[in-house]
Formats: sequence, C-alpha cells, structure tokens
Amino acid sequence: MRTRYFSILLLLCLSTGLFAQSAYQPTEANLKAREEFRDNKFGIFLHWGLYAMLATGEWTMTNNNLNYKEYAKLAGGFYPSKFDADKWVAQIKASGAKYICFTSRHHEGFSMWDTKFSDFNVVKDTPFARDIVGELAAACARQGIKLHLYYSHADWSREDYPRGRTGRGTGRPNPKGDWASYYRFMNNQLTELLTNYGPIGAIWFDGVWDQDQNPGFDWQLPEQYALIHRLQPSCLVGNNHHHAPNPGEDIQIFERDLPGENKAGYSGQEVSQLPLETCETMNGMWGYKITDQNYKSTKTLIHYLVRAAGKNANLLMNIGPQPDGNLPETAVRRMKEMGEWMAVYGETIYGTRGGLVAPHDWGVTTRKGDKLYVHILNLEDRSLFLPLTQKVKRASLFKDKSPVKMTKTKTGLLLDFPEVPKEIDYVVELTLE
Ligand code: FHN
Repeated sequence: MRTRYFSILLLLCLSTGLFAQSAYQPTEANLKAREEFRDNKFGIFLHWGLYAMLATGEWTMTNNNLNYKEYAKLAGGFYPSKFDADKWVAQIKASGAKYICFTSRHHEGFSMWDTKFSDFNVVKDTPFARDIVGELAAACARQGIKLHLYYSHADWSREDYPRGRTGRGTGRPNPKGDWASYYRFMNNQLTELLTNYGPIGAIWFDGVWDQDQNPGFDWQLPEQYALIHRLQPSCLVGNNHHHAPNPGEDIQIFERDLPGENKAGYSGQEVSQLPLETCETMNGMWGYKITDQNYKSTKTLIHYLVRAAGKNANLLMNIGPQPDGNLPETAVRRMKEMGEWMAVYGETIYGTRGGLVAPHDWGVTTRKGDKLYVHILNLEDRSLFLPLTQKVKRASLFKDKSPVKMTKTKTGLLLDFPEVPKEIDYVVELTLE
C-alpha cells in the first residue's frame, strides 16, 4: 500500500515537474553544448519587432503608454522591404561572432514567426507575411552559425498575461489575466519554435522580473525548462532574471556588466559555475532608436569582448535592425572591424577560458592548453608585473612571435616591452611549462 502511495506521489511529482527542479541533470549533449557555447565566446544580439517602426526603442509601448489595440495596428504597416536573412547572417559572421540571438517575441507581444497560437504575428498580421524566424534559421543553417532565440515572459498586449510592474498603461483589461491560458500559450509557442526551426542553440528568457512585486507569483519555470530540454536536449536555457541561476538553467546571463561587476544595476547576483554571458548594446538602445547614433568605438567593443573572455564570459553584442530590414550601417562597419581584429587575434579568444591572473585595469589573461595570453589594454608603463606562480618557458608577442623580455621573480613574472603598448590589445603569449 505504502509503495503504491509512494509511486503515485513520484509520478505526480514528475508530471508536475516538481522534481525536474531539484533533480535536473543535464544530458551529455547539453554538457557538450555548454562547452561549445563557452568556446564560441562572441554572439550578436538582434532586437527586432514592431517597435522598430516607431524608432524609439523596444520599450516605447510602455514608456509612452500606447494602447495595445492601437499599437497592434502597426502590424498592418510592417513591410521591411530590405530584409534579407542571408545578408544579415553574412554581415554578422564577418564580425567573428559564432551565434545570433534573435528576439522571437519581445515584451510588446508580437511574434516574429508563423505561430498558430497568436494571430498577432508577422505572417498573419502584416503585409510582409514572411516568417522571419524561419528565414533567419534557414540562413543560419546555410552559413553555419548557431541561432539562439530570445523569448519574453512578460507581455504588454495579451489579455491573459497577469499585470506586472511594466506595461501598466497599455490599456489591457483584467489585471489578473488568466495564468493557465498564458502559460499554455507560452509552452505551445516554445514547442513550435523548438520543433519547426531546426536546432536552436539557446532559449534566452527575459521578463520574469516583471512579476517581482507580486509575492509568490509562480512562473512554473521548472516545467517549462523541462519541456525545452525534452524537445531539444542540447538547447541551452538562459534566463535574464538578474538573479543567481535557478535549477534547469544551463547558462548564466548578465546585462550590461561583466560577471562580478554591477555598474548598470542589474548584476548584484553571485557568479555561478555555469557558462557565463554578458549582453551589451552597440549604441545605447536594444531596439532601433533613430536618434541614437552614440555607437561605441571599435576599440571599446573589442575591449568589452576581451575583458569578457578574461572573466570567462561570452559577449552578446546587440544591434537594433532598422524598420526597412537593414542593419544600421555603423553597426555593420563596427562588425567588419571587429572581424578584422578577430581574424588576427581570434586564437587568443575562441576556445579560451579565463586566465590565471585576475583581471585588472591594465587588462586580462585568457588561457588555452599550454598558452596564457596576456591582453594588455590599458598600460602606461613599459613593463608589467604578473603575480604568476606557474613556470613560463617562453614569452613572445602574439602577432609576430618576437620574444618579449621576461624576468622571473620570487612572486611572479616581470615583462618588459620595447615601448609603452599602444595597440588596441597588445597580446603577449606565454608558453607554460
Ligand atoms: O526589458 C528588456 C530590454 O528591452 C532588453 O531586452 C534587455 C536585454 O538584456 N533585457 C530587458 C531588461 O532587463
């Protein structure tokens, strides 16, 4: 009798996903995908939706209290005549990025693929009537780059989404919403995305923070994560909830800050052992903003990437595509220049892990096999002391392999350079014993 009772309880727990939470064991395929993810180091984030047409960023709907029924009419004018997924992918690949993360549905609630579960989508509701996720997935597959999908938990348009702390002025009735209906909707959409578009490298969730002020709100994440892993075991689950990772998540996400730093205010959380990724904007906004021409310089972007690698993290660099379907010209130029740098220095970034010396203002180290790469980004002296206890066989300049003078001391290694390093990244290659 007791055994039967226990079996029933076990079955119940499994079916509700209760156990999925604490007992999540990533599959071999998932663990392999995590390592590949770490090796890839660099991705491009794309925030694209109806908001691009208003050219004031992806939060315009809630920032301007736009009524959801009026906002929905934007769809009738969505016709990005220049959109060419192959062109995007080629431009992105030129940067050296190894994956693309695309907003399949942002907080505005508009789906960028042909979903059966909402008519508010790019195929059914716009004159463009093309499946953007589908075209992007096909172009990624053709050109050999991974596709990750951003998926918003928060929704400012659906009447069944329980009202959170944002999107309160969009006119949706019924603040309580209908959680069961909304949860079913999300899982149906995720099932579609993970069934119809080939291998998806990651699902990148965002918006859980919207219910932070509703104590006890249960997002039922374990069951949702289990669904994803069941459909595609190697698909990585990441959630930009701004907290330490929950069971079932495969990567840890940071926003606008390197792990362990918190300048932007989203990243006070512990740094976990999971693969790490930090996202940042190339100008100031995620979605297209016509007045924002404040693009970071190529040097700054390369420094972000290198500093992220030194902290054992990937960089996901964002671009907001234009309403006509083109990527902004400046962004394309920046990507090309980053790619030119990566063509020379990629070996010191791809496949590396955070180095043996802690990151400093002068720069960081990355490590691969018996090589330790010292990335000098900001040094005013002709010498640099590294508190490194490992024995070093050889020190040379990465770019031409010319020897670099090194002096071993009791507490580390002193490097001397012919002049003060002036390059974007002066990379010294140390060969460890
Ligand atoms: O609200 C979003 C925002 O629009 C953007 O998508 C960023 C990307 O990390 N995440 C949210 C804010 O945390």
